[in-house]
Amino acid sequence: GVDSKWWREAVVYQIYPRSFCDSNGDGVGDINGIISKVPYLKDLGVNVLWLCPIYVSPQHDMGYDIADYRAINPEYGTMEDWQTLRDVVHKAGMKLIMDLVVNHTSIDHQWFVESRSSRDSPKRDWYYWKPPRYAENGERLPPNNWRSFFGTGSAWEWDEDTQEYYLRIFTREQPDLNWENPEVRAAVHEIVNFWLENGIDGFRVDAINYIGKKEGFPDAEVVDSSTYCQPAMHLYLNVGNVHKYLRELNLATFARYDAMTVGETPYVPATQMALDYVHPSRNEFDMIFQWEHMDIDRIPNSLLGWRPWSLSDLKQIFNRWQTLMYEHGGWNSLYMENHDQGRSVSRFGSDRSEFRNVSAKMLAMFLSTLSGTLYIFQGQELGMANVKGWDLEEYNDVVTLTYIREEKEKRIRQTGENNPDISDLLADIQKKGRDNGRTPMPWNGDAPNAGFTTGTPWMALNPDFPFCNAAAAVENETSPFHFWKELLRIRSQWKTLVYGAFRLLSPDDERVFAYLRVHPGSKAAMVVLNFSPQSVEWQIPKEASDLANCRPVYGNYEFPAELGAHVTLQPWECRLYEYD
Ligand code: TEU
Ligand code: CA
Repeated sequence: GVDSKWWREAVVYQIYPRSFCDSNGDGVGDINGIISKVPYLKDLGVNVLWLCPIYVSPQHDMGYDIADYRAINPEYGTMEDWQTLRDVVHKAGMKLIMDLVVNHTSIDHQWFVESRSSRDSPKRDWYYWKPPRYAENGERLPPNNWRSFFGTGSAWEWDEDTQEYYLRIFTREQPDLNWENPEVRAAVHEIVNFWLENGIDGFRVDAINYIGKKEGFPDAEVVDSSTYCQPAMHLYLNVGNVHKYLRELNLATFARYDAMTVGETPYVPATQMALDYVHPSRNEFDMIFQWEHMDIDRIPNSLLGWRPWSLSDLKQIFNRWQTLMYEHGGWNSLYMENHDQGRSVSRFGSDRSEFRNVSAKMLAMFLSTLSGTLYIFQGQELGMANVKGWDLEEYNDVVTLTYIREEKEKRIRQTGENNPDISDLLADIQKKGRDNGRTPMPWNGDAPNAGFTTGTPWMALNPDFPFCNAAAAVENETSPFHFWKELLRIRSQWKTLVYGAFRLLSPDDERVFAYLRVHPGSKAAMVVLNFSPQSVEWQIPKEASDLANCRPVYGNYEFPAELGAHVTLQPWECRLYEYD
């Protein structure tokens, strides 16, 4: 196959179409809205657009439940609109990739409708169906004790008509496809080739390390004896024939085109396990989305429970990934936001008004001075923050709602009260709720709904749009938007930043994140980032003290040319130096 690896130097911009731009006033973002913003994206300096799912879907999980893989959801436009977008993107010198969601389908997909229709359906084996198990007291139970990924309930759903359970790791509207069935795999290959034939440049492949399931569906060990369902990720993540099926998929599809692929793979550590997915010799994916930094502030086994994190842990996570891929010839993806996460400025920087832009810029410098393919999520270039000031009732994501419902039920069981106090959940949701990344794009601070729609937006805007919007950011040369733009320009001309080795400095410093980037035949870089709201003195460690000819390149404050023995950093300051 073609092997140009064009995607290594690419900067990908992730679009959440429903919340990007509404062209016809129905309150829902659409393809024509995206087309109208291509010049804005070109100006920012990104090279690839990734669209979250725009296929036909009942939207139980906002398009991650697909009912027809070969048709566009009418809310978003038509196939002709999509073709226009593809051509406009290509004409602008950019590429277009889309989400591929094939661990599961929607319950409305024809395959599942047929599968569910009878135990004798020829499509029965396209999904996982199992008879119930019975407790000693005769109570009907799911076939095993696996907990759903989205909450504490069962991963199995009862079907009254055919008296069996089907497996659904995510919501009950997302039944898992049975990848053991060769007909299923062939059908997936056909879908992928359909889009490749239609000129798409690659895929972000959703929840793809879930496609193998532990043979025999054994029970998970009991860690919580108060309930039947137990955490079972180790029995459906990275197990079974997952690698065999991915290789087969790659060779039947991606490898025949010049496509880029990024697999979304929660809970893959920076070990051989990651290389198994991304090493070029494997023929699986070009890169994966690892999750360790996104989970650094999550209480283990909790859906959205927030816990404090430490900078030294964050450093070790990035050190492990940067080093692993460099030493073994794999490739990283770089991201700090997506549609499943709170905004990075609210989690890793500060969204207090005096620090918000400066910390957004610091985080921008962090991401864009690491090795890998860089991903920017819509609004990240504006320093969009998490929502403040909503009540629990205003959130609408299925994960947020499940978290609220289950925590409430738990407290009812524990206290016996009908209406237990759950107001403390708001703090978790304000940090980690998926809704935070899904509020509509603020295009213009003076227009109703920030110019996202002339109608009623499907989801409320972040009320801070008068201060944080694209028009203001483009106008203001000191905005995060312009900072990103300059960083992308610098990165595009400096191979060290994309390909160089990563050398962590001061690993134990809990406020300053500093590292060197070194690449043969190209200038080296030193990056110094203050991850704190205080000014800090950073003692230059000896590995960096003899840097020849160190020169300032860029930063979010004015800073002196000389290095000296220590560096005094302003709150959230970032500095990029070059040296010979
Ligand atoms: O995400 C997979 C996943 O495991 C994480 O879901 C999850 O959304 C989450 O962060 C829990 O808090 C992908 C998609 O990105 C997500 O939007 C979908 O809901 C999910 O798959 C199911 O398709
Ligand atoms: Ca619309």
